[in-house]
Amino acid sequence: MTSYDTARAQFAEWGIDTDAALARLKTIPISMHCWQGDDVVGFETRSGISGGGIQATGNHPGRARTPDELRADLEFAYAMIPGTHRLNLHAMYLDSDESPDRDALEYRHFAPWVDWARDQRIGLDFNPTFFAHVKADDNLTLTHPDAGIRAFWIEHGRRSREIAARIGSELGSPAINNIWVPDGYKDTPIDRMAARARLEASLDEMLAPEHDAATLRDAVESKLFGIGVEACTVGSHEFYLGYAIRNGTVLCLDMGHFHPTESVADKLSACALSVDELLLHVSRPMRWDSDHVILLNDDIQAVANELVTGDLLDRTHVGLDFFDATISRTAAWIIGTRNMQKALLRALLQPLDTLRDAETALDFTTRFTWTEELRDLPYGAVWAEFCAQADVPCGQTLIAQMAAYQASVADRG
Ligand code: RNT
Ligand code: ZN
Repeated sequence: MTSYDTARAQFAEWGIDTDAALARLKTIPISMHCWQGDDVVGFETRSGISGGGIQATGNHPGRARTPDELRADLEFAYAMIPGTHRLNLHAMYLDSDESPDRDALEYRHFAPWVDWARDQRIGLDFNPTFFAHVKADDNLTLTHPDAGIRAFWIEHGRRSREIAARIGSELGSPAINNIWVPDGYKDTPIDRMAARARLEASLDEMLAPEHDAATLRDAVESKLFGIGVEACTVGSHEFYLGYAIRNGTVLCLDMGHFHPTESVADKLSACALSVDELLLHVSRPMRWDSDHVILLNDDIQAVANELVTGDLLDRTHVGLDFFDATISRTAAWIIGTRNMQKALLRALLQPLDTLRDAETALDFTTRFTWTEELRDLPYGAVWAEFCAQADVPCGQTLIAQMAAYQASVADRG
């Protein structure tokens, strides 16, 4: 008997099928964000301030400085993560000898990424970059009162959609193109309505060209506040929830973009009644939108549980959004992504029929006693089996391999 056989029998006593959970988990793609690999710097030659509160802190050795270094780090990370992978690229991560401005980007500037992704058998997602640019230094892009600046960013957004659509068609898997803008005001604005009307009109123009849903899905991401835009963020949750409903876009919920006591897990079912598809930016805010690496904690587990119990896995794209430069960047990717998968595994290992029946019958005692006693089941043995099936290490072997890789990149200048 292996420890997985023992675990399988124990779960079966509670009416839980571990083999079915493992089979399902294998099919759930996690879109890992490229920007944890280099502290959201990108590969452009020109740039501006980051904006909107995007701030990686720390100076751990080994930051990827080129597309090749980033891809090497990603390949190592993917080799340490079981399951199905995607990569979430930002427009600032072009791979080209040219230095096009943001309103001149074309598919060819990203073609090396697509060749690599095909080779790695991973899907790609995309993001226009509306920050770290001189034309965004005042934290106004699509909302800017100057029509010329708005036009620049609208063009960037349109081109990003074209690039994402081509990526999706090249790889045979729709690219999620997520739109986040930092736009807002440090101090109390006089006319919020005018700002929001400008943002809406710019988005409408940007999203007007139609693309095949088989190649491209547009998502919009709200935010509560950022450093430098404390008084008003134009693209708030209410703004984008309404926008997504009116326009049929995907709604992105970033776990760091709400008041600290709000639960993104709770929002999933509520939003899913009004929008067809959701995108998650799984993150860990600490006191503010600090983008700490995600832990296997209650917040992450609650989100995973909702995806399973609300039957939302088939219309939710799971993306990650954190960046910590105080620790090994590859270790951050690996442990963070594995934590998301561990949470999904636990969610898939619930005896849902029993728990639902208890709740419907108002038998809250059963709901309570079962959920608490279930915590003692051997989830670790099922996770180890998932890793073994994918030929990916666990525990101290994993830690040793991550340490060796980190040592191999530590002398990057
Ligand atoms: C910023 C948003 C956004 C970014 C990335 C880099 O607050 O969360 O998703 O983190 O686009
Ligand atoms: Zn985000």
